[in-house]
Amino acid sequence: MLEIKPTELEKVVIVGVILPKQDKRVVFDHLEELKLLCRTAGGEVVKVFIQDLKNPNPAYLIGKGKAEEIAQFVQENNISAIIFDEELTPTQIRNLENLAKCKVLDRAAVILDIFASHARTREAKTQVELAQYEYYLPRLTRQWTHLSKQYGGIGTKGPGETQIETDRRIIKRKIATLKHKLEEIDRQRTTQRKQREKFFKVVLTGYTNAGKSTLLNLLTDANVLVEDKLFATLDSTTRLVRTKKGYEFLLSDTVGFIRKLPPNLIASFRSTLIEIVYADLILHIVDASHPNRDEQIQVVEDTLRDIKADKNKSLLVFNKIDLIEDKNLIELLSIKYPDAIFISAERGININALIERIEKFIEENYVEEEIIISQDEAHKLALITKFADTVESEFVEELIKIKFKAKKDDYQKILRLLRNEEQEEDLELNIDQPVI
Ligand SMILES: Nc1nc2c(ncn2[C@@H]2O[C@H](COP(=O)(O)OP(=O)(O)OP(=O)(O)O)[C@@H](O)[C@H]2O)c(=O)[nH]1
Ligand SMILES: [Mg+2]
Repeated sequence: MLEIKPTELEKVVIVGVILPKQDKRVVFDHLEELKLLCRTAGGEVVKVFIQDLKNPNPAYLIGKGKAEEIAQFVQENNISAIIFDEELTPTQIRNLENLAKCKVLDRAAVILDIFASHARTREAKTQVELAQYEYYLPRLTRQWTHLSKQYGGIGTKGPGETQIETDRRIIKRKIATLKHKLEEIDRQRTTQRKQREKFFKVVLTGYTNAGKSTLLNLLTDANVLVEDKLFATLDSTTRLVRTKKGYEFLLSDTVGFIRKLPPNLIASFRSTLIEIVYADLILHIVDASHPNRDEQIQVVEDTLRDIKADKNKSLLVFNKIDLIEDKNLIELLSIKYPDAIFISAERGININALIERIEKFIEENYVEEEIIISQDEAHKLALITKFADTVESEFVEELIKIKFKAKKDDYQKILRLLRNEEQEEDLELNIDQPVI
């Protein structure tokens, strides 16, 4: 069957197009990011080709002349891949491969490569493998029709098509097995989540390389890998943080986002990303020193909306302020984002202010209540204990005085349960319904 392995990139060229109304500077920034992606994937970018385009060319995306120029460069310089920032149609890939006689990839394929080489745990490996098979499945047709057309004639069409069908079947079976494995992992996560239900959960999200893991390491002793590479983290790590004032919260680090993150990657990373959906507070970490910070914020917000985590409470955290020389920039950012906080995770700048903000969120998220029930309603005490954070009870003659502290959501749940106990099952189900 066809080899489905991350492509080893050596010498590569990258291609970008500037369409009418597109800001040139933004395209250059995207190409800089693609360069970084290629480097992270193990490729050396030898040359960058850029073309101003009035209309995309259906055959090559770029103009034929430009395609021929790239093909010639590829052949003269022993280039192993041409990488486009834009998504290509299967026909465009086939035409370009025929012309240049080398591999033609897009941004999504490079991201998948990086994910494949950075995956460490069984969960991340399974998730990436699933995304890879799903990515390559529709592209099998391309490869084989490509060969049967190239070699054409009697005897090639039949076996070629049979081969496609066989490969497709094998891959579909593999996809089913991987999905099954992930369901199993999902179940374990649900159990784990239930155990963490009562804690205040803070999740670090943000564009890749923003400094999420650096902040986790600073606040805990997690020792998560920090690297100046994209997608250093693919697995979520959770640690308990206890502040000096005695507040406790769980802090989780997760996979970073990027422009054009392949949708099947988001889908297969569902069990990792769902931690964000269940968070009581999302810390959206931004690399303040990055020229493209505004677009990166937008990409993260869009992705959070995609996974249905846009309604959660969140706090914008501008990191790496130690790298900002122009102090007016911080001033400007704080006007544009008045609720944001400015820190340096690496230098430990303004971390106390961040902790105080988290404490404030925790404080606002809890309700303290005192109720009195009669002793023949003692079973209600068990209900409260199940959902409340701290419970103190005192028996006073025929009555029980219960003092408890619970998350606001749980408090509402407790009230509903106290009013109508039959609904406990339903309410519990609601808590764990998958959102993505
Ligand atoms: N100068 C400076 N560098 C920082 C700061 N925070 C993080 N970095 C650096 O930025 C790079 C990325 O940091 P990580 O913590 O790995 O970033 P991440 O958001 O976890 O990245 P991914 O896991 O790849 O999504 C590393 O080289 C860090 O040393 C900071 O406050 N200042
Ligand atoms: Mg990280």
